[in-house]
Amino acid sequence: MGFTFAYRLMLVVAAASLLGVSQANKDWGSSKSNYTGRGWGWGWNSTNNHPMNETESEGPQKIIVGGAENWHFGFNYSDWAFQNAPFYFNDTLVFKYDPPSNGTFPHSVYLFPDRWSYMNCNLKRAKMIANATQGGGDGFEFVLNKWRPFYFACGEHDGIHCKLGGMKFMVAPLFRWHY
Ligand SMILES: *[C@@H]1O[C@H](CO)[C@@H](O)[C@H](O)[C@H]1NC(C)=O
Ligand SMILES: *[C@@H]1O[C@H](CO)[C@@H](O)[C@H](O)[C@H]1NC(C)=O
Ligand SMILES: *[C@@H]1O[C@H](CO)[C@@H](O)[C@H](O)[C@H]1NC(C)=O
Ligand SMILES: *[C@@H]1O[C@H](CO)[C@@H](O)[C@H](O)[C@H]1NC(C)=O
Ligand SMILES: *[C@@H]1O[C@H](CO)[C@@H](O)[C@H](O)[C@H]1NC(C)=O
Ligand SMILES: *[C@@H]1O[C@H](CO)[C@@H](O)[C@H](O)[C@H]1NC(C)=O
Ligand SMILES: *[C@@H]1O[C@H](CO)[C@@H](O)[C@H](O)[C@H]1NC(C)=O
Ligand SMILES: [Cu+2]
Repeated sequence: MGFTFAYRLMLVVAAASLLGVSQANKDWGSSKSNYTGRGWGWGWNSTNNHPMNETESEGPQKIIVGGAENWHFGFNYSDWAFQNAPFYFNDTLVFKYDPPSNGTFPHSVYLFPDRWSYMNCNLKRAKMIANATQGGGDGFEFVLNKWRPFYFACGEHDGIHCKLGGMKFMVAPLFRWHY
């Protein structure tokens, strides 16, 4: 069952990147002569046929986990990750959450070592990468700088936030060949 789910997630990620390509195709069709190469991955300026400056093409991005929702209980972050895929090597994920106070749940960020722990929200071997206070202010930043899947979750309440609160998602960074 765990396998099936992860497999579906992979398909979903693959589908999302295909979607990205067809989107780029559409853009290309609608403004041929002004097309800058953004989205295709080649980084060529089609007007003068020169490679675009690095600053003009897409470099690593900073992505706020959950977007305007930030990092909280009761939001489907797997779905968010699906909607916002793909993520690229060296992209930064920003986790923003309120520090503990009256009336708010504390949160945190954990990294699971494997898919099984992730599927089961088993925190035993998970590593805390941000505690309850580190999501305040500009948030906690995590760079996707390894060629492996990253399994994130909130570690609060013995895995309840992970299990029932939707606070878990997987990201497998892709190679960004847009430079
Ligand atoms: C290209 O951009 C110029 C200036 O923004 C605009 O006037 C022109 O219509 C555009 N051409 C196409 C084919 O979109
Ligand atoms: C592409 O080249 C043209 C002509 O040199 C230039 O005006 C335009 O700003 C360039 N576009 C980008 C995105 O670099
Ligand atoms: C490309 O980068 C160089 C060096 O940073 C800069 O001088 C030049 O103006 C840039 N070109 C464009 C089109 O922005
Ligand atoms: C969250 O979204 C994923 C992907 O869209 C979906 O498969 C899953 O069933 C959702 N989980 C919940 C608890 O709604
Ligand atoms: C990722 O970032 C590091 C540090 O800035 C840099 O040395 C490395 O070349 C980057 N790797 C890729 C694939 O962009
Ligand atoms: C929470 O509220 C109680 C009672 O109002 C107060 O004594 C306590 O200091 C508050 N704690 C925090 C972290 O604000
Ligand atoms: C959380 O981590 C920060 C930075 O490492 C540290 O300063 C702070 O004391 C920690 N807070 C708790 C509640 O452990
Ligand atoms: Cu939480």
